[in-house]
Amino acid sequence: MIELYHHGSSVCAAKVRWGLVEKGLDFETHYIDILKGEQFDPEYRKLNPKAVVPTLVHDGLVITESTVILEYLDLVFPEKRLTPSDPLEYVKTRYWTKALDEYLHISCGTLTFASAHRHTLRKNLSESELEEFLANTPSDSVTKDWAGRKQQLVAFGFGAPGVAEMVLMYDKYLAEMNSELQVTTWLASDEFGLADVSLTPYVNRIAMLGMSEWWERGRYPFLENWWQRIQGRSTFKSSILDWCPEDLTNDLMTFGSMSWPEVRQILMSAETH
Ligand SMILES: N[C@@H](CCC(=O)N[C@@H](CS)C(=O)NCC(=O)O)C(=O)O
Repeated sequence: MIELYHHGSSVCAAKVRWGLVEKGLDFETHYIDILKGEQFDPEYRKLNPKAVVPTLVHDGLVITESTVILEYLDLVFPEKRLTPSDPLEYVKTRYWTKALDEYLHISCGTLTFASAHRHTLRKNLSESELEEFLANTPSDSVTKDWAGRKQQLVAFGFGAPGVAEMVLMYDKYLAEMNSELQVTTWLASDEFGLADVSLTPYVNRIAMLGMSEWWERGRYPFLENWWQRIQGRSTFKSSILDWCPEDLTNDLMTFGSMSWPEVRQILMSAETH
C-alpha cells in the first residue's frame, strides 16, 4: 500500500501526487495542514523529522524528500517510467531536479510567504498561535535557515532580507526553462517526463499567485506554450489544483495579485541594470 502525507499548496507534495497519478498508482492520502502547524505533530515528526511534507510510506517503508520519492517510485514501479533512459535526457532531468532542490524550491517558498502565506497565517491564527507556529519550526526544516527566514517573511513580507535575490533566482530558472523548451518539446526531451512533473508545481505557483504576466506578452513564449500544454493534460487539474482548498486558492490569488507590482518592479529593475 502507498500512503502520501501531503498538503494542498505544497509544491513538493504536488509533484509527488502528480507523479503517482501519471504512473497510474493508487495511493491513500493524509492531509497535513502546514499552515496550521500540523507538520509539527510529534507523531508526524517520527515519519518526517524535518517536519515537512511530503512523506511517502510504501508497505511500511518511510521515504522523505520529494525528489528521492519520485526516483524510488520509478525504480519500484518501472512499468511506466517518468525518468528517461537515454543518457543525455537523463542528465538533463537530473539537472532540473537538482536545480529545483538547491535553488528553485527556496525561491518559491520565499515568494509564496512574502506575497500570500503571511496574510493567510495572520488571518487564520491568533497572535499567540502564530508565535507558537513560528517557534515550532525546527532548525533543520525546508532549509537550515528556514525557521528564521519564515519568521522574517511573515513579519516583513517583501521587506525581509533576500527576497529580491530569490525572485531573480526564480526568474533565472524560468528563463532557462524557456531556452530549453526551444530545443525540445518537453523539458528534458521530446517526451513528457520527470523534469516536467517536477517543475510544473513551481510554474503553477506563479499562476496561482496571479503572476502569469511573468512569462506572458512575449517574455518567455516557449515556457508559456509549455504551460498551456501542461494544463491540457488530463491529470493536471485533479492531481494539482483540486487538492488546494478553495479559501487557500482564493488567498493565493488575492494576495499574490496584490504583490505582483512589487515582483514586476524587481524583475524590471534587474532588466535595466
Ligand atoms: N526537500 C524537501 C522539502 C520539503 C518542503 O519544503 N516542504 C514544505 C512544503 S513545499 C513544507 O512542508 N514546509 C513546512 C513549513 O514551512 O513549516 C522535499 O523535497 O521533500
